Amino acid sequence: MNTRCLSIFVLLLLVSTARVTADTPNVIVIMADDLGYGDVSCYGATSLETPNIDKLASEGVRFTSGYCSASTCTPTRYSMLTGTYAFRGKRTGIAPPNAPAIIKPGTETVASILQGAGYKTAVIGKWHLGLGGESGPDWNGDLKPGPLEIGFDTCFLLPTTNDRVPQVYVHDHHVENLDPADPLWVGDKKPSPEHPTGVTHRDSLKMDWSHGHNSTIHNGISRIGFYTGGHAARFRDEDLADKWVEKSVEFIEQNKEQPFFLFFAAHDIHVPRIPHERFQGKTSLGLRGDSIIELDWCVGELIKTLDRLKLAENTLVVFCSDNGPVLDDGYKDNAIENIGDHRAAGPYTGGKYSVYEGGTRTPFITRWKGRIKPAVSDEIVCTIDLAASLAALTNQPLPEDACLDSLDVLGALLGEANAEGRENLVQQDNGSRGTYGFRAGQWKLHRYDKKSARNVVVETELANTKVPQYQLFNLDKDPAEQNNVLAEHPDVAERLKNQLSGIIEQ
Ligand code: NG6
Ligand code: CA
Repeated sequence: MNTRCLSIFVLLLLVSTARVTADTPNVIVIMADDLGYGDVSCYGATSLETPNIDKLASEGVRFTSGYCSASTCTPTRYSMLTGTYAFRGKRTGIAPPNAPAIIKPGTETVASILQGAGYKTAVIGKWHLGLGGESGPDWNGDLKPGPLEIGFDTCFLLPTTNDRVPQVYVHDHHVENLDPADPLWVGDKKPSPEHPTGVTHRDSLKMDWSHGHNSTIHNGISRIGFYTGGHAARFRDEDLADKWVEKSVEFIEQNKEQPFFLFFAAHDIHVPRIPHERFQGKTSLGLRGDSIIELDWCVGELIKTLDRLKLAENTLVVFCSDNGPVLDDGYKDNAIENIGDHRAAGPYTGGKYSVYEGGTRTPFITRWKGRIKPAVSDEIVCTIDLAASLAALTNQPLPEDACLDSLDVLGALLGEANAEGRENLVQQDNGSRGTYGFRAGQWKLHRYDKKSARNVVVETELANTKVPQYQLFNLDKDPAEQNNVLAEHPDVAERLKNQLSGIIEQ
């Protein structure tokens, strides 16, 4: 073999058996659902304890200005994966049960970038980004396109969100354990007059609904949307977290010899909050708090697995949330009654659905043992930056037309001295155009217009109740965004308005 052949052979060998190196650590993104800034003890909660998340924070960087890019699930997940603000995409608001795949095949994503770098990639948990072509998911056939068409090698999913039908797992392109003799039907209309619902059979429910969520009943809980069939495939809500952990541990074990990317998309603490029986009653906050404890347990299990397989020193773990907190999000689970002095959004105003800080400023932690020095960072970082930052980490080029809003803030994510985060960030509510928050340094601009949906069901402070309007807040002096200082700082407001328009009209 001549030298040229030999080097090609060695190169091929290297590519085919990619090893974890300093440039290619494993990456686990743990995304909680509806977890607020103040919901975990390392961010100030005192009504419960989250030892595993706290440990992650004490061994890594705990961000005080860590954000998701929207205050609902689908747009945040869309932006996290694509590195592009959801308002640039179509149908990026909260996805209904029969939504088609929102991220089109061929779109560059965090998963495809890391796949390109030789990683094995998986998403395990809540998807909520649609499945299937234009006519939506073919529940009894091939469920594609989906995650496997945008860079994931494998997936094990809850297709939408657990308050929406159906309660089945999707493994790669199929519903797991589906009996062809009992086909699954999913729709938005009652399939027959006698079909039991949360309205007709309200007395039989184990958890009553408070708004919406009164269609098909499964496991004593009525949901958004209707379905029939697929009985052998249906899961128990109580077992979701265990399943995510089981499948994740399996994936990590299978790929321990080579770089992997795991997107662990927890369902906790979204409604219906039905943690496993062993967590029920464990906090004074009721099921909402018990779900936080379950989430913390999941984090502990993932970390234990890394330790057991000696992977902690070559795995970057990112912990974040998909939007801020909400108490009553459609079920009577006593979250409001049990809240006591717990402040789910910490010092911030608003929460889920809101462009106040509480909507998107959420727990955000990075840990890479041996590489990241434990610290608390005030740099602005966002889930939308994972794409460009992980591309930088793994030396992957980003095509010019991809990941448009993702910034390489790797240095800040790794807690490097003097490394800077974002200068500014657009905060969105639910995929609608018109209402935005805009954080730039100490300043925060609100912009809302009358076309924006107004959610008066869960809370009142959504920043979109007057039209059309801008407000300006100084977060250093007024983190709760209570004093509009626009009149005192017209120059700042003008600068921010222009910057925001420049970004959203691009
Ligand atoms: C809302 C639901 C809410 C929740 C949310 C999505 C009603 C009245 N409210 O439409 O319960 O499901 O959508 O949450 O149906 S998210 O975290 O996935 O964005
Ligand atoms: Ca959510």
